[in-house]
Amino acid sequence: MFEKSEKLLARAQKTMPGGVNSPVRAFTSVGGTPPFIESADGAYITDVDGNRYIDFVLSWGPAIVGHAHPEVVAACQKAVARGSSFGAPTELEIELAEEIADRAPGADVVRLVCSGTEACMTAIRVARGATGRDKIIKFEGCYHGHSDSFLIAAGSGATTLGVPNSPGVTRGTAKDTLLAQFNDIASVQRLVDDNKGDIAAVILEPICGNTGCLPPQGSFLEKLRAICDDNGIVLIFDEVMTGFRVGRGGAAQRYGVTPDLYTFGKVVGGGFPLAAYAGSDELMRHVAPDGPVYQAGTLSGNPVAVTAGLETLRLLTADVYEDLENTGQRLHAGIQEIIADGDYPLSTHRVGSMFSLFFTPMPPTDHDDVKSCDIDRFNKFFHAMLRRGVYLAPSQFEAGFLSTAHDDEIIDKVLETTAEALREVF
Ligand code: KE4
Repeated sequence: MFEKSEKLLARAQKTMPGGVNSPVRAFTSVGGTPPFIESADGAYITDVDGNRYIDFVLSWGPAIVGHAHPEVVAACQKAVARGSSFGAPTELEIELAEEIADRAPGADVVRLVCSGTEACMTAIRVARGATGRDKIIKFEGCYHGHSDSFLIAAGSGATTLGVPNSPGVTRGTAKDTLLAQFNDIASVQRLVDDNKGDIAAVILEPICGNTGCLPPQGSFLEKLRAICDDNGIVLIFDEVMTGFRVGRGGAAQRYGVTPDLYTFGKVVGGGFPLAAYAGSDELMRHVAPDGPVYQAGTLSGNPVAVTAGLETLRLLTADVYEDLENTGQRLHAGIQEIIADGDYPLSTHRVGSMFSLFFTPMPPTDHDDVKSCDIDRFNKFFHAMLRRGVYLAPSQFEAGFLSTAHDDEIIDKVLETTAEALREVF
C-alpha cells in the first residue's frame, strides 16, 4: 500500500531531518510510513502509491473550501503570471487587510506576515513594547509556533515557571514565560498576583486545537478579559487555527470576547504561506514604521498568497458557514451514536468545522486530561482509518477539520468507516 512512500521516505531522510519539513508529518507518534502526497482535490488527497483518502487534515486547516478550489486556482494562476513578489506595496494587500478588519471584531489594523509563528512571536513583541513589561502567560497544550518564548514546558508545578522544552532555548528566555492551565482561571489569577506589574500579555488559543479540539468552558474567556483589563495586560487570541474557521469573525465573534491583539494564519492564506497579526489602532501603531516595535519580511503580503487568501475569504459567505456547521453537526451526531451503540470509552468535542475524537471516556477540559487518553489505541485507530482511506491528523493532540467539499455522502462513508475501525481496535 505504501511502497513508493517508503522508498521516498528513505531518500528524504538522507537530506532532510526526519525526511520532512515539519516534525508532525513524520508520523513519529502514530508510527508507520507517512504517505507522500502527489495531489489533492476537494475533500481528497492522493498519495504517490495511488491511494486516495478523505482528508480531515486539510493542510492543518487552510483548505476550508476544499483542495484546489477552481476559483482559487484560477485567481492564483493569473496573479503569479503578473509576478510572484515585488517587495513593494500593492492594492491587494489593502484589500486583504480590509477583509480581515471587516470580519474580526477589534482587528482594526493588520500586518501580514508569512507564518503563524511569525505572527505570534511578533504579537508578544508588540505587547512587550507597548507595556514595557517582559513576562507572558501561555497555557499548557496551546501551541503558538516554534519561536523561543513558546517552546516552554511546565517547570516545577509549584512555581509554574517555564523551563525550555527544546535545546537552544535559553533559561533567560524561559524565565519570562509563565504557564497556566486552560479553563482554569484561578491558575491565571495566581500568576498575575505573583507577578504584579510584570506581565505584558496573556496569549491563548481561544479554542485549543493543538491538544485536540478543546472549547473554552463557561465564562473562561470573559474572566480572562476582565483579568487583563484589571491589570493592564494585553490579551492575545491566537486564531491561527480558529480564525475564519469557526465562523466569519472567528472565536472572538463566536464567544463575544474581543482580544487586544489577534494572530491569524492557515485559512487566511488559502494554503499559501500567509499569516497576520492585528489589533487596535492604539496597539498596532507601535509597529514599525509607525512606531519603534520592529518586524519585517521579504515575502510578507506577496501578491500570490494574498490572492489565495482573498479568494478563500470571499468564498466563505454566511451560507457557507451554515453549511459547515451542519456538516460538523452531522459528523458529530453520527460519531456520538457510534460511541453510544458500541459503549466505547471515547468522547468528542466539536466547534463548527473543527473537531476531535478523544480516546478517554470523559470529554477533556485541559491538556492534562488529553494526556490521559489511550494513545496506543488512538494510534491503532488512526492506522485502521488510514488503511480504509480516511486521513486523520497523525496525533491525538491535533484537531480534525471539515471543508465545504465534505458533503453528506462523504460524511456517511466516514461514519461507516469509523464504526468498522472502532470494532477492529476494541
Ligand atoms: P505556523 O508557523 O506553523 O504557520 O503556525 C504556528 C501555529 C500558531 N498557532 C496555532 C494555533 C497553530 O495551530 C499553529 C500551527 N499549527 C500546527 C498544527 N497543529 C501546524 C502543523 C505543523 O506544525 O506542521
